[in-house]
Amino acid sequence: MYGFKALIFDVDGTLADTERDGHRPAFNDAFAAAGLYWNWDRVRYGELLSVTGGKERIRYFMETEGVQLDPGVDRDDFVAALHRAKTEHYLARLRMGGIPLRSGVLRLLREAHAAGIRLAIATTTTPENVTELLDRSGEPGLRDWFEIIAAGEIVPHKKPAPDIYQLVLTRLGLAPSDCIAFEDSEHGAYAARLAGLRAIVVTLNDYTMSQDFSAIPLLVDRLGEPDAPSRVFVGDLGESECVDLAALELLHSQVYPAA
Ligand code: XBP
Ligand code: MG
Repeated sequence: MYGFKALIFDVDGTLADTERDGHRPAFNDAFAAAGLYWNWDRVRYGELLSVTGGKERIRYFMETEGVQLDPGVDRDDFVAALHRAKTEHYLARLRMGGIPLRSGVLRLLREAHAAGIRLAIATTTTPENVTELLDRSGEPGLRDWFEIIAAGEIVPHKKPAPDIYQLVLTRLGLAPSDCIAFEDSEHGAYAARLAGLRAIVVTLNDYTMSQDFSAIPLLVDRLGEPDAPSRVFVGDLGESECVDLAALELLHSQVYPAA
């Protein structure tokens, strides 16, 4: 029996390394298809990731570049149409099979599912991006293992606001102390903490390596596999070589010591 009841996963950067090789080229595909000269290279995209939400990111880019639209073109409609195109390009990239789940993600999900640990998703990205990623994971029916897939505009404020995590906790009917959150970014970890979660695992990636995770109890390079162990930057896996249920039980007991 474990001290926690549910695992709540972020998507982009956590379940899969989607940003550099998925979202970023999909934005560029949509810009090119719209006849726009814009092109977000890896460095520029890393800067733009400070803005969560694809539509918000496009709008921010337009403001910083001083983009003027033709008279009569509504900015919100323009951004929404461009983002819809980007999502179609992103889904097409997922369907080409280009973006696998990160190391250890499927292993941990299988362990948790087998142990009856409840699973949920809390993400800023567009909902169909999540289901398509899960459907391409190689695990039939993976999307159905998640009781809740809370994504995108289902809440008024995106990460780093706590809204999406608060929604998941409410839908699960659980307290923050019953759950462990998995994130990759400062914005995501901040959102989880604002929602009251303290047992948080951050798996770093190229874009988040230099961010501030000072309040995070377990910071690793990957969830890992027994033959591809996690590299631990902060925290402790106990006897485990990777982030498995035993390591999560240790984390939970450290964050919430028995009264
Ligand atoms: C990451 C995001 C998303 C993606 C792009 O979400 O901020 O905006 O970058 O997806 P998370 P959309 O880390 O919370 O999964 O274009 O659909 O927003
Ligand atoms: Mg993320």
